[in-house]
Amino acid sequence: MTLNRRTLLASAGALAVPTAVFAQAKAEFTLKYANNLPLTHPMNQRANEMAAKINAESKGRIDFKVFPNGQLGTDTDMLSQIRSGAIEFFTLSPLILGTLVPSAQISGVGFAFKDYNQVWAAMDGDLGAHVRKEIAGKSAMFAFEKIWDNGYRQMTSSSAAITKPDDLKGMKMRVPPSPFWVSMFKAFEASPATINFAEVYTALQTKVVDGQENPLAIIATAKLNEVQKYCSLTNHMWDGFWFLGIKKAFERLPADLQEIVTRKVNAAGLLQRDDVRKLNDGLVADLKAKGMLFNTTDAEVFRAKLRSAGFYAEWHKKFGDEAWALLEKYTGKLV
Ligand code: X2X
Repeated sequence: MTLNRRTLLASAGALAVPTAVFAQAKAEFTLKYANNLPLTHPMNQRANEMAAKINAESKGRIDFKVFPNGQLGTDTDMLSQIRSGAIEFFTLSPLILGTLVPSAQISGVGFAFKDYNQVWAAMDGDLGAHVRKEIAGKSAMFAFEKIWDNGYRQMTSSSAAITKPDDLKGMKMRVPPSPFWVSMFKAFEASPATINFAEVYTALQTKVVDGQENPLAIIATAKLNEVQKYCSLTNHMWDGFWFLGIKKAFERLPADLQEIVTRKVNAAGLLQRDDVRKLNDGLVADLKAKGMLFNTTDAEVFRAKLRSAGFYAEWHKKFGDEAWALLEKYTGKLV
C-alpha cells in the first residue's frame, strides 16, 4: 500500500479536516469565552453545553468557544486585555473585578448573606442591578443578568486547623488579586499574598503560602486537597462569577444573535447555580475520604474580629450609604 496525500486524507484526516473547514467557512462570528476553572467544574460543563446550544440555535452563524483553566491567561491578564480583542467573554469574581470597578466588591462582604435565598434575592434583585450598572458605566464591559455561582468560601491550610481568628495571625494566606480580599485577611491579621488562581496549586505545594480559601467545589475540582491537609468550614463569604461581555465585541453582533447569547448565558447560569450547590453539599464526605481533616467554626467569633478591626466601617464608607443600604435590604443589619 502506498501512503500518499490522498490516502492519508481518506483515512486519518477524512473526519477532522472537512468539519474544521466547514465550521470556519460557515460561522460569521467566532466568540471566545475564557475562565480560570478546571474543565470538570460545573462552570465549564454548563458552558460547554451552552456553547453547543448557542451554535445550534444560531444555525452555525456563531462559533462559541470555551477556553477553561486559564488557557488564555490569568484573571489579571484577561482584565488587562479587555481592549485587545483576544476574548469576547469571561467570567470573573466580583471581587477581582474590584481592581477596575471597586463598587462591584460589595457582594463579597464577609458573613453578609446567611443563605442562598438571600444571595439570589440580592444578586437577581436591586443589589445586583446596582453592581451591573456600575460595571457597564465604569468599564468597557457589561455583566449578564444572572450571576453564576462560585459558592461559600472555606479556609484551608497545610499546617494546622483554623478554628478561631487567632489561628490566622501571621499566617501566609493566598488570596485572589483583589483589594477587598487583601483588606479582609489583613483585618484577620493574616499575611495575605495575592496570587492568581492558575498559580495556587504550585504556591501551596512549594509552601510559598500555607493556606488559601475557596469553595469546596473548587478545592475538589482543582485537587487542592492534594496540597492542603486541613479544611475549616468558615463560610466567610459568598462569591460568584459575573458573566462579562466586552461591549464593543457584543455590539458587533446583530440583535437576533445578541438575544440568543443573552438568553443562553442566563439560562446556563441558573443551571450552574444548582450544580454548584449540589456539588458543594456532597463534598465534605468525599474530601474526608481523601484524607482531608475538617472542622467547623463559629461565624460570630470571626465576624466580631472583622468588626473590631474596623473592617465593616471602612468598607461601608468606601461603598457609600446607598449601596450599603441595598446590601442590608437583603441581609439585615450587618454591624
Ligand atoms: O481565584 C480564586 O480563588 C477563584 C477561582 O475562587 C476565583 O476566581 C475568585
